[in-house]
Amino acid sequence: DSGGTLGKQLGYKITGIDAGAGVVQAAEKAVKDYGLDYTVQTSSGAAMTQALADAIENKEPIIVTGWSPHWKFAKYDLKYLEDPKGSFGEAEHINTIVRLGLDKDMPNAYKILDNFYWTSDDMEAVMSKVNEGADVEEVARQWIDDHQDKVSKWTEGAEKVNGEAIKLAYVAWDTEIASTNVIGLVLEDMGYKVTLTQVEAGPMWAAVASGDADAIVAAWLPGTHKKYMEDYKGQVEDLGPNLEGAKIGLVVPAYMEINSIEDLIE
Ligand code: PBE
Repeated sequence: DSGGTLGKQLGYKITGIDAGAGVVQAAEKAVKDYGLDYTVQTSSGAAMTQALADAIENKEPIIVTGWSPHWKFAKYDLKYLEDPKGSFGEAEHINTIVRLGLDKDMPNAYKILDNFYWTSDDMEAVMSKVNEGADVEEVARQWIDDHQDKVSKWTEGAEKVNGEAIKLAYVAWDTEIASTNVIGLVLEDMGYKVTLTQVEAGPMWAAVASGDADAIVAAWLPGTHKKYMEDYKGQVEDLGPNLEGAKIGLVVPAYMEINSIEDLIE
């Protein structure tokens, strides 16, 4: 049958990203939920988008663990596979999470982080330029200059400080590279000495829970990072969404004839 032929072409492989990513764990859940013969191969966000680019160039089939917002949807003609069993959950939002006590220790940074809120279009604008090869700090600077109306709302009511050190942790996912650099520069403009530390997903959550990091803007909820959120319940403060309308799932080029994860069942 067609499922079997496709499986062979794909080597029964779903191209994943880093093992700590929620979307990889959800893909592993989908393999179980649908009884698939596939393995989820872990790598990195960058390796996944390279594999996607190579497959599309050769018009070959590929299944990747995908998410939106993401520049790949503007660059390529892609589709999410339908997920009737709901292995990947429903709509997601991205939340800002801070260490306990930040409100008292750094009330101005706390206020800015609490106010930080933008749209998928905003984030995609930054992400796309970075993907085209521009320096992320320059792109973030330009975005801030062009969106003073938004940024001034984030800093509303906050006072400038004098070189206080603040640490933001993030993972090298395209979405989080964009958001962390933008909010990092905004904090810098408000007088903070900002350190951005790139780590894996587990250590990122552990850092904000232990206080090694002051904040993350990379918490995908309610589903993708559910386990991390449960693990650190009471050890972090959730400042709510900085972006709404996010999504995770299995993504394939539009030229592939399958439309649902169920089409992978043999
Ligand atoms: N992502 C992007 C992450 C969250 C941000 C969807 C790849 C994940 O944990 O899966």
